[in-house]
Amino acid sequence: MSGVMDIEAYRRDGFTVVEGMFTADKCESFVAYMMDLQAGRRVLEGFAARAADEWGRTHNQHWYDPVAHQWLTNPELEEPLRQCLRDAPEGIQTMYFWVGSEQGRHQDQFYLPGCMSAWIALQDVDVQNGAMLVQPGSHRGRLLVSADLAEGGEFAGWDYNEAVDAIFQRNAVEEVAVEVRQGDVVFFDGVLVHRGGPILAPGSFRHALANHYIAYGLQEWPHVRWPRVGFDGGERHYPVPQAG
Ligand SMILES: O=C(O)CCC(=O)C(=O)O
Repeated sequence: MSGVMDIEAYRRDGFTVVEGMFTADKCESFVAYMMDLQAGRRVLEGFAARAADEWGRTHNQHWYDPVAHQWLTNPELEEPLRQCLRDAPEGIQTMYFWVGSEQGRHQDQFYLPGCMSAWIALQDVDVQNGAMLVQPGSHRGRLLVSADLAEGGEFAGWDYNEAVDAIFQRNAVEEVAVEVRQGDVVFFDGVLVHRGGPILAPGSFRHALANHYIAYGLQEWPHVRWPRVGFDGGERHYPVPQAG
């Protein structure tokens, strides 16, 4: 049976894991589908053919793939997301990872203002295959924005990830590895400082889908050409894109 959302932990730590939201069968079927796409055994319009050793993440696969779209709007996710956002959630981004990202420290709201994540483990994930590392409570701290890196900003001329490293040091809280089981979902705040941990077992898979959401009421949304996908199946563009 699926676990329950610990909303207090989410508010306090900036993340929480809901265990067993998806069955092994459902996860395995998505993994097999993605392995087929990667290997070219299945062809999908919009999914570019890949070299045998190309495992880079997909970006916004739900724009052209009904399977990824369904995973973005899995009904099980709606209520936990609504609790976190205190509003109806709208899906705005998907990223599929076959392997760990080893991505540097960052905050998702730098790229996607107002967002939060539902990160779905499609297999067991631990420090061997590149678990995410998160800094608990950092969502209550400073969000680095582009103005900080621009002329006159506190981190003018800095590399983005190095600037987030500096915020991480200032927060002075140790990061933790989020080790989860297949079918678990990590809900996390878009200001949380996190990164893709090192892959200690080279060549290992780490199948995961990172879904990003914003609140229906969010008005200051810069990616106006990206559909805001509701759990009722509807899509909208808001603010309305200007012609040209
Ligand atoms: O899955 C990972 O390794 C990193 C994911 C991540 O950073 C994100 O979803 O923002």
